[in-house]
Amino acid sequence: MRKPIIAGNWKMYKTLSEAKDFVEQLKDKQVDSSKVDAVICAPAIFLDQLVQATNDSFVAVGAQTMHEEKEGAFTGEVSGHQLQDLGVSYVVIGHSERRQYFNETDESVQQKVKAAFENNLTPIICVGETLEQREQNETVNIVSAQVMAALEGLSEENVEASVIAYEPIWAIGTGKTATADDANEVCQAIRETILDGFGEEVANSVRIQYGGSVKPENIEELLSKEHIDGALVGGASLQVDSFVKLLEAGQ
Ligand code: G2H
Repeated sequence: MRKPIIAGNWKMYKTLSEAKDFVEQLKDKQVDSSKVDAVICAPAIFLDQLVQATNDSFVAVGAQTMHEEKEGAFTGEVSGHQLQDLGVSYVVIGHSERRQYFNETDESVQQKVKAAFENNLTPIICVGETLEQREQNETVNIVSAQVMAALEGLSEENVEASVIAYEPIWAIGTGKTATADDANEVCQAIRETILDGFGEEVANSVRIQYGGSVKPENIEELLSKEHIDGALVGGASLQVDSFVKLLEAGQ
C-alpha cells in the first residue's frame, strides 16, 4: 500500500505572518501522519521559520524549486545544500510554471533531481502536457519522456523515494480538472514507464500525485483511483480549512 501524500504548493502567495498563522492553526488539527503525508511547499523566504514552527508536528516543509549546484555565483538562487541545512524535507522540481517562465528543461530537471537526492531532499517531480499536446494524443509520449529524463541515472532506491506529480498544464489554476479517470490513466502510464525502466518493485512503490485545480470537492474521487497516490495543490492549499479537508480525504 502506498501512503498518500498531499502537498500544498503556495506558489508566490502569503506574507510571513500569514504563513506562520497558517501553520500554527494547522498544527492543532487532528491529522494521522501514519496514514497521510502532509507537506507545505512555501516560498524560500519562509522556509527557515516554517521548519522551526513545524518541528515535532505532522507537517513537513518543502521548497518550490532549487538550484542544482551546491554554491556559486548564481544571483537569486537557492541550492539543495542550503535547503538541507535549513531542515527542509521536500522540493518541487520542474513545475510547469518553472518550465514556462524560468526556462527549466528536462535536462535541468534531471540535474536538480540528482542534486536533491545528494542533499537528502525528496523531489516532487512535475510533469504534464499542454492542451495542444493532449489534443494531438501526445500526452503519454510527452509525460513518459519527461519522467524518464527526470529519473535518468538515479538508483532504484532513489526512484522509489521520488514523488511524481502529474499536472496537465491546461488544468493548472484554470478551474478545469482532468476527470479522475483521465488522470488515473496518465498516472498508470507513468507507472508503466517506471516499470519498464526500473522494474516492478520500484514502480509499485513510487508515489504519483495528480495536480491541477484539486479541491475538497474533487479530491476523494481522484484518490479513489488506483494509480493516484496524492495531490499537489495550489489554490486550495492556501486556506487552512480547505487544506485540512484535503488531508482528511487522504487519511
Ligand atoms: C498546479 C497546482 C499546484 P492549482 O500548479 O501545483 O495549482 O491547484 O491552483 O491548479
